Amino acid sequence: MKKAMLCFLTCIFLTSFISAATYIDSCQTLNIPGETYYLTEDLSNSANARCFQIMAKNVVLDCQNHSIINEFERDVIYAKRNVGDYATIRNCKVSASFGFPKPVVRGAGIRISSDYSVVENNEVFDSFYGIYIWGDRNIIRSNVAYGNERGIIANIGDRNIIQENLAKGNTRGFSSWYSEYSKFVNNKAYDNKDGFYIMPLNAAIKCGVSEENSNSDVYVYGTSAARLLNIYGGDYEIIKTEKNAQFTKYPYDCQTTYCTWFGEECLFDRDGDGVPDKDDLCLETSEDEVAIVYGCSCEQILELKPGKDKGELKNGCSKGTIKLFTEQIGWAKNLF
Ligand SMILES: [Ca+2]
Repeated sequence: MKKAMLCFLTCIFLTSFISAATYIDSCQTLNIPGETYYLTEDLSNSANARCFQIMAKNVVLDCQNHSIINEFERDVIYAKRNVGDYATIRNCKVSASFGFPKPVVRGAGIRISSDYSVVENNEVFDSFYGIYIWGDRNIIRSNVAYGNERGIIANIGDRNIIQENLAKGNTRGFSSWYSEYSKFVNNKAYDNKDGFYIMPLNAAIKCGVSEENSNSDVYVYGTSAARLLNIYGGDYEIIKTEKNAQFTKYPYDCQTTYCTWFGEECLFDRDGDGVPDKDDLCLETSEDEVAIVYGCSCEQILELKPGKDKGELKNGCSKGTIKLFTEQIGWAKNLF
């Protein structure tokens, strides 16, 4: 009886969920509160206007990895202040086409003037602003911004969290500008002019990587209003400051809290042996052990190997054992 009741409730829930989905294949205003809109094809927006405007609360726009390219430099996706609060924008590949046909307005791939919104898993490119955050308390995570003037910028809006995004080949990768309490967590910036360009109004950069940027990994912009920038952990070498700008570095254990950047991917490597969890057969390699293959030390490989060879236990793994383990063959086949 209980099961039947549970199913009944689940079915009602699913039905109401399904009924709140709309499939769209053209630019339009999204104005049904609580609706989830799925984009079903790639779009080229030939109008001198925004493609999608979110004008109701709790709207989800899921582009399902489709692209939207503007022919004019205008915002591609916009969530309006107050009326568009609690928006979610995900899986969109967008370009506001910086400079076409001429720079009329500074267009954004995704412009969030709303509060309490989530922008995740998008690609934003070749725009003046990749992702422009004007509202408060939004979460911007797991996006890729490339080839923009400003990759991801918190501008004026306060207390936004920008986490685990990748910015490459932008003039400025990540920026904070008249925005208080911006928090940049475990992002990666490379091949930009400046990796992070921060006006430090109580901003924080926590963990993450910024490297191979042509001018600076972190540029701390000074104004009379500037307060401290705190940097917790992370890999930030070339830090430039302007005027009276200040920053303070603190040690922080990033490894146990966040994913680790392997190239352009951020993956969990909880035992810190350089092998991501998904490929790690031995998830508890201790610090003094050297990981040989698949995150396993020789000692751990011998524990996995059927039968015990006294010689190997004493003298270390034989070449044959390592070969079988590496190539996932023989006795090692069943381990993968
Ligand atoms: Ca590992």
